[in-house]
Amino acid sequence: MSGKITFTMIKPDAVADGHIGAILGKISEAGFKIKALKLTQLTEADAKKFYEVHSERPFYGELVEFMSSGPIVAAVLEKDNAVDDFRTVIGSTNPAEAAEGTIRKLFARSIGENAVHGSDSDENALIEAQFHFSGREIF
Ligand code: YYY
Ligand code: MG
Repeated sequence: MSGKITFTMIKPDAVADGHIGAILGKISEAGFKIKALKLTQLTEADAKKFYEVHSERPFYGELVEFMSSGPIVAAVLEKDNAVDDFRTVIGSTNPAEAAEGTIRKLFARSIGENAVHGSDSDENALIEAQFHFSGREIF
């Protein structure tokens, strides 16, 4: 059965471009409930660890540098079928290929600076939520 929790970050590009409110609005309109939320910044070590699965990919260095370059918003979201439904709401990794109305289509700058993160599995949603939040910060 699909889970009820996913994890997201509003990435440094979208925070810098002033899209926090609009993106939280889209998330809320799509039926997700906010279980945890904060403005924070990843250290380079945090970003390396969070994206460790991509460490052999050619874009890893740029990804780590970008994700630690400025403040982000981290959030835990709840909805039935949360992981898959949220990936539909954010759209394809490359905003040029993202469907109309998706968060990446509306707000991303490029494939590397693509406005939002969304977990890719129930297992990773839990790992990522716990990476960013302590138990008492998740409601
Ligand atoms: O899950 P998602 O964020 O849609 O894509 P991933 O394949 O997990 O890649 C993580 C992250 O890496 C992506 O959001 C932007 C960056 N990236 C990139 O800069 N260039 C690529 N060709 C693929 C991914
Ligand atoms: Mg991914």
